Amino acid sequence: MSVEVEPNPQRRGRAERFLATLAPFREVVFVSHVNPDPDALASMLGLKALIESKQPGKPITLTMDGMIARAENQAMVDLIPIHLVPVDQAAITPETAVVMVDTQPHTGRRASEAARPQVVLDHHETGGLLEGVLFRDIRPQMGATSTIVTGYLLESNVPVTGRLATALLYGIESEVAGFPREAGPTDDGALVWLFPRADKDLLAQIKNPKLPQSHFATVQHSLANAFVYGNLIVSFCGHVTQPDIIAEMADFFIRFEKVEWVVCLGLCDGVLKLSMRVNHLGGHAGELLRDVLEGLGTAGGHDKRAGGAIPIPNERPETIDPLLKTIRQRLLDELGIPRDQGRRLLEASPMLPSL
Ligand SMILES: [Mn+2]
Repeated sequence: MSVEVEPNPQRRGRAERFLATLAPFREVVFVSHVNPDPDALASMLGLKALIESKQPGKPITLTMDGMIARAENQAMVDLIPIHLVPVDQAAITPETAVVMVDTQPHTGRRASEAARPQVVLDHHETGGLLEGVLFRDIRPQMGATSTIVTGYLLESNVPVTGRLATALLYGIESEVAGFPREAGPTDDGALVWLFPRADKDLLAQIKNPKLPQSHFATVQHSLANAFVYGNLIVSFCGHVTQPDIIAEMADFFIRFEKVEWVVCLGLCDGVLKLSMRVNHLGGHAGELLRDVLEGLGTAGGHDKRAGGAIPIPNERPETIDPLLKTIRQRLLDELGIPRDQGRRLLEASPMLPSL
């Protein structure tokens, strides 16, 4: 005698529950955070493959909030390739399921909250407003949202192409870069599974894009305006043409052997943007930056890495200078560093007439 066992909804896999949530909707629109990073892009791409395999024929749109900032990210979009629609051009109707990846509603990481999601997948500690969300998979112990998505593809036996494996591998790798790594065994398991499937030449091409002159100009400006206070570097990157370079400079300065903390600041599109790094675990960078920016702007992030933004009315020195001073003083107070310890990282280098 065979016994029919009713499937227990609690015991269904996450991918299955994700798909069941989308089933009644006619189409799917993916949204993510402003200036999407490789983790956000790869997560959307991976979930698209899952839906195409299990709910074929359903229209799927991948959107972009803000811009593709880093040259590596642009290379990824061009070479994988990934077709993106500006988020404000995506039509959202009652028949649309909005799937949000790598961020949560109302965390200050999106230009607009107009698109309210039915589904949220994220690995950030920055909690958002999840009212009305039908399915959520939020796991801050994961190094990347792409790790969660790789798990869904495995669970559902969806074929992963070389290009998708490349995207997911880079999505995870770029999130868990640096030492010590903010990654767990699940992230490493996903990397091990993806590596033989990824196109290594394509990956190398994405990781080594050509850079515009503005990149080198920002490096020069940041080096010239880097100040060391005890075990902290604060650098003002000036006006930048793409906002991710502020985080790139923070990754650059954190390798200075005399410091454990970095804060880089830069101006872009009416916003003073900040990027913080700490080179040990337990730094609670996200919380610290939130305290520093209290009443000024928004901030959030991970243990070792955080970002923040302050809207500014203009870029005039009388607006910017007092703001920079306030932030610096609050930072020094939070980190218990005396205010009178500052010195330049570098003295100005002599300029040769020509070479
Ligand atoms: Mn992420």
